[in-house]
Amino acid sequence: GLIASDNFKIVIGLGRTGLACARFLAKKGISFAVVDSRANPPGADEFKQMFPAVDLRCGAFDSEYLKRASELILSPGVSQRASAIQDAVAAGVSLTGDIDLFCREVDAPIIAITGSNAKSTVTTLVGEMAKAAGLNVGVCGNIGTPVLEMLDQPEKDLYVMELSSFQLETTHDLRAEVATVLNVTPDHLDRYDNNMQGYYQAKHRIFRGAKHVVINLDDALTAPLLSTNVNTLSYRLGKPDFSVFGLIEDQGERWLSFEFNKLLPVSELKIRGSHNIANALASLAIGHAAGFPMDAMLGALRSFGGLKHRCQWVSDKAGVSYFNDSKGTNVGATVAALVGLGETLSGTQKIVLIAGGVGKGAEFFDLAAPLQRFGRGLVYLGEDGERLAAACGSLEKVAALSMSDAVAKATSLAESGDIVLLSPACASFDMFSGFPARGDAFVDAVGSL
Ligand code: UMA
Ligand code: ADP
Repeated sequence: GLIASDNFKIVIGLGRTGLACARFLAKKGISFAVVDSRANPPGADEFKQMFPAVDLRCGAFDSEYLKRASELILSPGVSQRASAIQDAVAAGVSLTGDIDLFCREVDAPIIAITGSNAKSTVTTLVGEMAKAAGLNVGVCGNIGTPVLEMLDQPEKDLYVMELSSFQLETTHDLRAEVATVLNVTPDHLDRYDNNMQGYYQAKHRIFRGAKHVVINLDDALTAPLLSTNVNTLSYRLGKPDFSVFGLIEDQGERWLSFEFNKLLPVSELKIRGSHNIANALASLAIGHAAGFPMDAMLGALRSFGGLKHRCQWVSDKAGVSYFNDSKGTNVGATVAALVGLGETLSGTQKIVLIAGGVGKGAEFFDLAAPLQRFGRGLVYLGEDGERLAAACGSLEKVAALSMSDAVAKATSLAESGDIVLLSPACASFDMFSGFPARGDAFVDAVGSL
């Protein structure tokens, strides 16, 4: 019938998250169905094999059907502004996501990390620090493993969770041991009516019920608005202070430092660029808030070589260095990559940037200043390539049709000593299956030069 049953859930979306939700609900013996707006969602074949008797409805969402649920479990790729979802919520159906389901199940502490950029790098580093501290840690969330997949294994000592604004939108009861927003610059504005406020508010839900918070003093948008009764640690790329991680300069050497103690020379980090120094300081502050021993954290920092597709050195050819920053999927990330690599240049060395793709409604004007300072030229491609190029001020600009075309054109623009950097400031879905495929195409093209 059309009357909402007491405990009937509808999972919305059948990607990795939806499939993990379905497996979780089945294991708990809770009755559920799944809907997906796509004709052929990626998890469909696996789902039909595992749950032949469970209702799966593909195609446009039907609000009358959604209203039969007691609770909707929304995948991060689906906007809760979809009218059928709004109708169901207005009719009294509750709305949640996989993060809430997970939090209801586990007792172990959670370290929760969000931000426009640096999430995966800091999440991985904090995970490495926890391992070095001897903890059995689960690293999960937006970084790639749906949190509910963690329940396939016995409970961990600690979970380090990367959370996107989309996941946070449906999260009500996180109560993290440590929570942080690393930075806030525009991204995903197509999902927030082109309005930074909504994006910011989604990110700040991470602080709800947190015991410790970590603040980036170089970005005012990372400080929680209501911060009574929480322990606060912070960091900045300037001097340290009480409860502040920062940099102390001593005899020409910069040191990662806490309060008035030098901890580690910056030159001992394998990850490069000022954005990565900020990431190292953020990770130390998070780990310290969680109680990790300093020695274990410093050991993990020394050996961390960075993640693939993040300002990753690829090779040197004919005096030109190639860097793959395919994960630079918004303007803030590409600005950080340009400045981080730009600061390592000397003399007449410059950067040739390869950028463009799906802009997600972004404005690209913030690329102009760092390109003015460090750019030799711009090779643009993809759906929003022309719009991006138009915002980049005056420098040599060339259009490309494919990644190999882009690499060839960038190579002919580059002079000896230059860097060719792929950092698209855009998502990749117009030309690739995702940022890894785009980065691999770049690496292949460089390889066959
Ligand atoms: N989709 C539909 N209709 C649906 C359901 C999904 O069209 O009914 C589309 C979405 O618009 C999206 C795609 O399908 O383009 C995938 O969405 P999904 O919710 O099914 O995604 P999952 O496979 O469950 O993967 C999600 C995260 N994806 C997104 O938020 C889009 C993954 O982050 C995450 O690793 C995974 O859960 C496990 O937690 C990826 C991502 O791109 C890496 N995240 C964005 C980012 O980092 O910028 C937020
Ligand atoms: P996320 O998971 O948030 O996308 P990643 O750690 O994967 O973050 O890094 C993505 C990109 O963001 C990197 O390739 C780099 O261009 C940029 N980036 C890394 N650290 C920072 C930072 N601290 N501030 C701004 N941009 C950064």
